[in-house]
Amino acid sequence: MDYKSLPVNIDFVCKFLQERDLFVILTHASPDGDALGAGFGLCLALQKMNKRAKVLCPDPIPQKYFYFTKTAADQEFVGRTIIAVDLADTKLLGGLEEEYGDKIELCIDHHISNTGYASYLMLDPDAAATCECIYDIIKRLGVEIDKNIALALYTGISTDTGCFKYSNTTAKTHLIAAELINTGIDSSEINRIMFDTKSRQRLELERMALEDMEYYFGGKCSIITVTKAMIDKSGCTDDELEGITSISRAVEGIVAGVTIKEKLPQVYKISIRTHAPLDASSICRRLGGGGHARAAGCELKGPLEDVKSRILGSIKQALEEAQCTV
Ligand SMILES: [Mn+2]
Repeated sequence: MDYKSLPVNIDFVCKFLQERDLFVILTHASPDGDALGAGFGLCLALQKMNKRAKVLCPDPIPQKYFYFTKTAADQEFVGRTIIAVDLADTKLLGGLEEEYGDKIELCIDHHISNTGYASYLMLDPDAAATCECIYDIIKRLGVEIDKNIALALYTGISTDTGCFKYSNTTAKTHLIAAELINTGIDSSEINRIMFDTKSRQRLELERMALEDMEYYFGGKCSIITVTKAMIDKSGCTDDELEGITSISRAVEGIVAGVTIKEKLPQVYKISIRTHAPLDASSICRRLGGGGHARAAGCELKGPLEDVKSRILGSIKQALEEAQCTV
């Protein structure tokens, strides 16, 4: 699809939200904390403005997010205003793409790789999370940020920054988090659920993946492969796989950590995490995907060995461009 978005600012977005009603807020498939936090944070704020709003997600919402997703009122209505949050590309809409892909009026996002599918796009690539943008919007709308909204937004900001650790974390990130904590939410409990809790199945999967971890380019790149067989053997559910991508980058000396996950036979979801100066987004763009400077992804088809060599080819080019070669 061609880039068609008109870039808009926060004033435009606030006016748009005030004038419209019957909101359908779309998030990406396999939703993460930021997608759901932004979707439900915005939905709760719109409901407080006496608008009708609902979040539509292509996949079931993982139970661990219920503490804020269940706080929104379930409203039955026919949607009129279609919004997308944290959605870089309509391809990520999964089963909702056909119905909504070309009907999205407003997109609020922080992915530099946003493909410009919406009529209006509020894009802030410097925001650590889309939830930071939603926070600014709700403040500007003059809607009080209550505990439920704070739970949603805090979750998104914390998860997209790896618990305030990643390089996307700014002073503003911490200031917003502080304001959200001031509403009385239990931030340590949220972070315990998001970061310090793993099922035994997940640990078993990690053990298997670590066993076959591979290193390339003199230890600058690592690859972890999670096959369908490993997932089945461990008993891990899809949402228990979240965050597995952070393992590959944690090894000393690594500048590019790759996680290859088998979705279907010969269909692989690739996640790439980098350290400066490597640009994960450009590595993935060459492979037909996109994302952020330090975290990006793509989907590749074919035999596993071919998939690996294509990834390694793109990483090699990035290492050469960044003069990071061995
Ligand atoms: Mn995000």
